[in-house]
Amino acid sequence: MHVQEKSGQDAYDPQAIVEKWMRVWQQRRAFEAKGLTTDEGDDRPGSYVVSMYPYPSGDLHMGHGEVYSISDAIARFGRMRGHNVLTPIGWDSFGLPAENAAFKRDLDPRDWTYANIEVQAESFRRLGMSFDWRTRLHTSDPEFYRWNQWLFLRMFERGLAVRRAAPVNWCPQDATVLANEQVLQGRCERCGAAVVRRELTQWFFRTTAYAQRLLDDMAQLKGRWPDDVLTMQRNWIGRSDGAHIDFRIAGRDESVRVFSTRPDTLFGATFMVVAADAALAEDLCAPDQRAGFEVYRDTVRTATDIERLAADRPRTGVPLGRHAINPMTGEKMPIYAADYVLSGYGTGAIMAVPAHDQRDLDFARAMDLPVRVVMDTGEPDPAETGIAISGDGVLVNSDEFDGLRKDEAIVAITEKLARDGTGEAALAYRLRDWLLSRQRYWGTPIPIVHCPVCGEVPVPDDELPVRLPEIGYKLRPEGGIPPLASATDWVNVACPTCGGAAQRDTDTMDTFVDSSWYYLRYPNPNYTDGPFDPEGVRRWLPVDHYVGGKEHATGHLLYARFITKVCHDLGLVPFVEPFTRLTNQGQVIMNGRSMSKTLGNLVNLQEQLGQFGPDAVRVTMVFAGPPEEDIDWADVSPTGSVKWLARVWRLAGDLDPGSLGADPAAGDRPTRQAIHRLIDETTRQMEITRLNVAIARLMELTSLLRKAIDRGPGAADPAVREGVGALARMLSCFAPFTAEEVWERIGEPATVANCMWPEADQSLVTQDLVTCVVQVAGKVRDRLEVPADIAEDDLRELAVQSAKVLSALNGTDVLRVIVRAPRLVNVVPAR
Ligand code: ANZ
Ligand code: ZN
Repeated sequence: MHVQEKSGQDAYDPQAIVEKWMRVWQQRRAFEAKGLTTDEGDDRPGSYVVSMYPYPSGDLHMGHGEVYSISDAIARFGRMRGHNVLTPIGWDSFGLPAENAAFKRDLDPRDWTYANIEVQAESFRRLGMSFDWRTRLHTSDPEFYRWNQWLFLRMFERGLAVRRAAPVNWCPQDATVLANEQVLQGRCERCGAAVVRRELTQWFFRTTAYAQRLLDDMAQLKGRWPDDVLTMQRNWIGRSDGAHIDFRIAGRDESVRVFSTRPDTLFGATFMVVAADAALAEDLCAPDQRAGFEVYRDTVRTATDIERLAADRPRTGVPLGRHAINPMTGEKMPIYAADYVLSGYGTGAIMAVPAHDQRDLDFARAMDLPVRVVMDTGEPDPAETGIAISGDGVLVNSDEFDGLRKDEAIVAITEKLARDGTGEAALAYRLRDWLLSRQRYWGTPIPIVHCPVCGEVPVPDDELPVRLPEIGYKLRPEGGIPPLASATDWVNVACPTCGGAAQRDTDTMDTFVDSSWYYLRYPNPNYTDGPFDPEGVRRWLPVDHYVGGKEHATGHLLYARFITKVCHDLGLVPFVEPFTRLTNQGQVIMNGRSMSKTLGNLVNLQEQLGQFGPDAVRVTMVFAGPPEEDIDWADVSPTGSVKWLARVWRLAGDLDPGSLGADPAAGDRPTRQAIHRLIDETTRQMEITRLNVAIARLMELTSLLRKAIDRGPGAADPAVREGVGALARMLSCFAPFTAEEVWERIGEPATVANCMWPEADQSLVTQDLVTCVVQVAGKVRDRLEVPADIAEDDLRELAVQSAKVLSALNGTDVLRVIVRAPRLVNVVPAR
């Protein structure tokens, strides 16, 4: 049973209107942008509104309902404001879940994926999303992933795609490596299994080569992207300024380089620590320490970086049986291998300054190593307190540098190192290269052939796409051998260079490669001369408004920025940032928690739609709060939304047909003023994407019109008709089906979706002002300009806050305030 407002013939039925308007919109091609890639003589400004594309894991869920309700409201608003809006839709259709689901059901991931896409497409239509369906793309189509391969090859040519051995995050459950971004608190983001570290040869995109540009270009995004997303990216890139310092190794020719943000503390360095899992540790280890070192190293390898960095972890390590020489003091410092130094950051080696670094101090105390204070801040001796000195002070125990402040000392010591040839100023970034390889089937094959003679040979462009072999899905990944490796017919090929026997690369690409550039292809998804049509890019990009979840802050959104810069450097796009404006939507949760099968608190979108209809569900999602906040479905009321929509619908039925075509200016002036003020406010809220507040204003407008019909000026007044028409137009951003129905009922020609947004008449919006005299104890103290219809309470508030009134009162309490709105206020002080 679905909810209906009243019963009988003349009742608002939110379901009955769906098919009807879906058909009308389709016939009229209501949402097709003009001039996708060719000039159709449209001089409206273009606007490209994109929401992060869906993953076809089944039918649409509540989260999809939320994000697309928001982006569709933004798109429809833009269209009604006279923009030529493009809102595209496509599918992120490669990836692990398809493969896992397909295994479970013994299906080809293709069949599973494409069937789900059809289901979702139909659901989007039934939700009234105003997509331009000509943009439709699927990343698992060879016509799409071919261009992943093409971009990969361009990056390979420029040294931006490289293959190297690296310790990686390995998910034993999914039998694949994971990017850092996909490891949450030491666990696989997808399946929750504990992630282990493994040394594997893998493909990487060199995001680190763009670290500084990724930071610098954030200046373009400030104020247009949410601040917290920018902060997350800045921290993720994590630039540190410091120095590289070289330490000679006693009894050896080479030296070891460390990265330090505190070269000013060099005189306090009393030992050195090398990441236990770094090749350097292995290399430095003296023969008599090897046995102990290897045992220790193997335990370290099982821990994740996050565990290793935890402040409350006991400090462990082993001596490597060698010494480094402090370039300032000439002292011999023992070298240790430990887990708290990470192999992937800086140089993987540090100078330990226990007096001024807490982790070093903990380690020194555990190993009984010397602690020397080199910065005097007045804090007590760390060797006794166990608390490192972290404040700023002046240098001590540092020879010629004694007495310098921290900043001065950093400069002076770095300069001295540079003069001596033992160091230099340096930067470190937390950002790592993007680990691209996945040992799974359902993804883009890497277009490289491994030849025993020629090495890594790119597949020639004219042989792209390297298609996925059809049989691959039956081959489960076992023991870390990728499924593609077992497709021998596919793997064994002639080397493109020498013609000898060679083998295809058997990894597939991370699906974040697809999503890093898909928005560039939408304007012409069938383009065959390159990854995207330059004319389409010229017309629509960069994306004017991008909508999606904050969980992508340091993954997808960073990758997309990186690939855009690469495309810029390849001469493919003229801009360096892909998304001019970003809106994050919150999650739909239930009873305070994320929805999940195990918690049993899943809300099914289709059931909600069946019960309340698409409009009420959409309104509920947008009205629940600001877009970026989570919505607790237990706290919202789709029934309330149905009621409101039914009220709007009834307004239309109650209008006097005789007023059709009447001049609104002939309508009741106070009613018009109130209507236009609400139009004005709604418009302003829409402009700043406060969609929930905009809906609240539309609800006010509904009540106002109800009163106007019931209590005057009545159903025949042209102002009332004007108000209902404006309401229908504005409503079409949130409840498109009902809005069309209302528009039709009041006798207007279809479709409201293609109408202009109502314009607030500023002469009606501006309030008539009058002068209000404010007295204190009967003496005139101030004159205020106030709206003629100001409410008594508002006027009282204004008066008692007036600076002149406050100074006249001079601290005396107020006994009474007599308000005669709008002309007079008398403040009576207490005696
Ligand atoms: C000496 C020193 C003295 C340091 C002192 C800090 C304080 P951020 O700011 O996060 O960049 N470090 C360097 N490489 C490391 C690695 N691979 N794993 C763990 N720690 C590492 O941190 C830079 C500081 O962290 C560096 O500066 C180094 O310790 C340590 F009073 O050098 B410092
Ligand atoms: Zn060859």
